[in-house]
Amino acid sequence: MSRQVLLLHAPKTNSHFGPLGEAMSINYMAVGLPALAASLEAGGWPTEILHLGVQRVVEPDFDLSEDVAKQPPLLTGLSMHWHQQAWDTVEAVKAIRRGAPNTFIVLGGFTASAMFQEILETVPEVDGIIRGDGEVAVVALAKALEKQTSLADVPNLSWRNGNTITHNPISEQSTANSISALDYERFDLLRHSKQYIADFCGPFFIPHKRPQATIMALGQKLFGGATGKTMILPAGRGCSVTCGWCGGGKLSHKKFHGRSNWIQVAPGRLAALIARSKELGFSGVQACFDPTPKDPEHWIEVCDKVAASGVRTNMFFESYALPDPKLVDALVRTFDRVLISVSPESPDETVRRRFRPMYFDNKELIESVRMCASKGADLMLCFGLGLPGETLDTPKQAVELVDRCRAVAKGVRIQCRSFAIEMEPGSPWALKPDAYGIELERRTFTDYLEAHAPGATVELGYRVKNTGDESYAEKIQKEACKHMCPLPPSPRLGHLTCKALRAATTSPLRFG
Ligand code: B12
Ligand code: SF4
Repeated sequence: MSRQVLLLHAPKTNSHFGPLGEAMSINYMAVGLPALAASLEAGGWPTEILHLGVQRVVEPDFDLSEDVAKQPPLLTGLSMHWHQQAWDTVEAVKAIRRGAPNTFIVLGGFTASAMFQEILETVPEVDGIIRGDGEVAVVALAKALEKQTSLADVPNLSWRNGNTITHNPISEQSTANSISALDYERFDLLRHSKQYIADFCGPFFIPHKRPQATIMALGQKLFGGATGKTMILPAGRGCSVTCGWCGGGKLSHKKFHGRSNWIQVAPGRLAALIARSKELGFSGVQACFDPTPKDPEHWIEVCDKVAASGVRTNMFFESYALPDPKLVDALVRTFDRVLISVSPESPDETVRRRFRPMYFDNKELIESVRMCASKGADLMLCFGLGLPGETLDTPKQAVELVDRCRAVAKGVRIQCRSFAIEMEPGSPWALKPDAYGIELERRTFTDYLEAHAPGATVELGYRVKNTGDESYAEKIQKEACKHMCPLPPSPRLGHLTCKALRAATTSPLRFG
């Protein structure tokens, strides 16, 4: 039977990775997308997922308008989850409208849920936006469209009602039980899923040119954080805290998704997904949902179930604070290679305390690194340099902190990452910039669209107050490059490799 629903993921096609030039980023689809497709299939609507980055690589002549014109869907859903996707997603929306004038176009995901009113006001081709959890709402929408009944009863939907925009209440919220029953593994509904798993589930950036892409893939293998083909575990929803810069903390979930607490997928279901990841061709899994680091029982139970199943794979565990020793033991005995990431955010404890409710000091961090290393886990330390309160000296302090960690962790690999924290829609510091000592450069959906359009200069979306210098963020990042480059031969000398690569690949000298 031909497809009746089309779901799409658009990566950011005009990203730029310093030495390697123009590239695609936001390569992972929302983990919820295959589950949405599966729910639609189960409701009787054959569904196909398209990843426009995969299409670009596998079918270079692919034309979205022609594709939908050949087989116009009843419903087309696009995931506008990460704000970086905004421009490419709107372009895809326009292409779909040209090819299939009558398909109902709905958006969903984090950015769409935070900026729904403005998106509907500024992008006339969009018919509706599902806010928050999508699996029940999207099925209700397909049913209403098929039966041509009113959209007023579709939960969580904002939609055009003649000349007005109507917001139906957020009346459908998934529960721990319901999210444990979803089919996240339905990658078979994605066109070219093998290519997606092999080439898109790992690299942050996929350069557009082949030689650069090869260098990037090699670099990712040698220095990358996760394993090559990593399956992200859809481990839960919501959050237990509100970090100052994060658009997905407790406060944002309450405000935009109606969820006041967090929920987790059942340990047995996660263990089953980990087993399935091997059959699907992934070489490791990534756990990035750890709302209670002080109470690790949930993840220990997951480990015990995986160990009992006899499945072996690699694990990249993002710890939301410092990991509990019992959890590290369980991870190390269950998985082949274990990489634990910890985000001090800033080497400066005052800055860290301001942004991170799950606070730890530098001494505790070093002790935790010692403990993880003694058990055989590799570590990644992540810094988000350029935060208010930091100075041009901060990158050097970060390197010193990493050196102190390295000194107590022999025999394991310690990587460090520094990345600029961008403004995210609906984050606490977007809502109260004064309280955080910043001035916003991105506020509206149009600002986000412009920030991600081709040719836009790479900016963070805010300016730290009282730095007396317009390009302060850029300066601090350049300092970070000097001290914490991820390229070989070392964090301090990598920037020389970067310069050589830039010259070799003749990419314009651009920041980051
Ligand atoms: C796990 C996670 C990740 C994982 C990947 C998750 C993934 N592939 O989905 C990793 C660690 C790789 C990651 C990376 C990034 N992340 Co992240 N991540 C999260 C986290 C912690 C949980 C997300 C999650 O698993 N949700 C549960 C799953 C099952 O639901 P879902 O996929 O969101 O889908 C549901 C709805 O969103 C909706 N929906 C989604 N798409 C669509 C489409 C349609 C048509 C409809 C109707 C509905 C719909 O329905 C789905 C089912 O109910 C959130 C913070 C939080 N606590 O929520 C941040 C968060 C989503 N990430 C964020 C960011 C910024 C990023 C990065 C850009 C960071 C960076 N600079 O590199 C990258 C992007 C990487 C990429 N795409 O390639 C921001 C997004 C803010 C914004 N508005 O843009 C968040 C909110 C917070 C944060 N700062 O981390 N992330
Ligand atoms: S950054 Fe903080 S608020 Fe955001 S998802 Fe992680 S722990 Fe939650």
